[in-house]
Amino acid sequence: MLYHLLYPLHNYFSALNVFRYITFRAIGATLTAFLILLLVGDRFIKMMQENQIGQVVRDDGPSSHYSKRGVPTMGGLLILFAVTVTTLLWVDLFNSFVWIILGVTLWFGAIGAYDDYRKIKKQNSKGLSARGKILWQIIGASVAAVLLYNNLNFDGHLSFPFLKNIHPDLGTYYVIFATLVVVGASNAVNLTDGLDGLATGPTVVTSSVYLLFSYLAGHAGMAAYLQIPYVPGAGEVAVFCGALVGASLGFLWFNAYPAQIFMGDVGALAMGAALGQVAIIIKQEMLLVIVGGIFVMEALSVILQVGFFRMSGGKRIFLMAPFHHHFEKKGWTEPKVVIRFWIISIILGLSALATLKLR
Ligand code: 57M
Repeated sequence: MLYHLLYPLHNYFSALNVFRYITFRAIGATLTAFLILLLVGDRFIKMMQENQIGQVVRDDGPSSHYSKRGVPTMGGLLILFAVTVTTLLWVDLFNSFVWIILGVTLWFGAIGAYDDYRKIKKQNSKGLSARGKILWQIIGASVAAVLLYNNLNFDGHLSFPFLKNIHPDLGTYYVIFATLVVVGASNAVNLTDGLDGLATGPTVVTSSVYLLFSYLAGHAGMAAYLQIPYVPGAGEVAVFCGALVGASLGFLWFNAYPAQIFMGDVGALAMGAALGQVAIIIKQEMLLVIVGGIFVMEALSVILQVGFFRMSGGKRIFLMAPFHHHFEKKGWTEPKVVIRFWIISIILGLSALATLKLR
């Protein structure tokens, strides 16, 4: 909105020319979303406490988590508010990619919100059925994939970090692939969100890296120089990523140990879906395995643990899955696990950046 309102006035005030630049608007979006969280955060937490929107904690988890009972949850509502308002303020509203990302983010947020609401209302840790949740997720992600493929002439080529000359074409199967990426990313972030700041930190890293990649993907010259897919219009996605970075950093302010609020499924499902959808649109899906390596590792730990548990009739690979509980059970304190996971996430983020020059 600011772009549409202020940029046309650059003929009268030349300083307003700056609104043309994606870099300026991405930074503006980061700061705006961060400030919204800081300004509204305390009031929101108080409101959730007054309305008794508190976390229901499972009885089968590590005992250190019992004290978390009643911590306000559904902080994702605040993240979604900040991301939506900020994106609408700073982005070029004629860009279809941004609307698709925003639509998917809010859809997954709505599924999460309904799930959180049911858990709180029934006062147990079981919300929507797993099948119901996945079904609604598949519907949202596949509608976005079909829209991209049919209406926006998105092609089905994949790109791989390090292998810059290999671009297999999935054709119409790309729709299934794109759906899997978004649903997978959403659930992986959701599984990771089990310790204070554990999902929020890597979300900051992943969205920062994707901010840069979006900018590059939307810039014909840079994309050609770096041999990454050029996606006309993808530059605006950097502004959305800026909003995500700012909102996540602002949320981390309150979610850092000891957390004053959890994001809930409304936040975790939405942020994961947002990252997956961004990866699809800028054609850096495979990079998500590196930059979002923490989320991938957490999801894999659950798949391996559950698979092995079933096949072996009750034996476990990890002391408990997802992976972060394994270290808690080994006696690491919560901040130790979280900060070490952040360190790995930052290293993975830097490795993802290195793929730009390595081929
Ligand atoms: C949700 N939710 C947290 C909070 C957050 C298949 C199975 C492995 C699924 C998995 C599962 O349900 N995972 C998804 C994880 C919960 O947090 C809420 O949920 C939102 C995210 N969806 O925003 O609202 C708890 O996590 C803690 N928390 C924090 N700080 C935060 O900032 O401390 C969350 C955010 C909160 C709080 O305690 O209550 C959760 O973990 O429930 N299931 C599991 O993760 C369970 N694993 C398990 O059963 N493993 C088995 C195998 C065989 C399947 C095993 O290894 O033996 C564990 N969940 C918990 N404890 N809580 C078991 C231990």
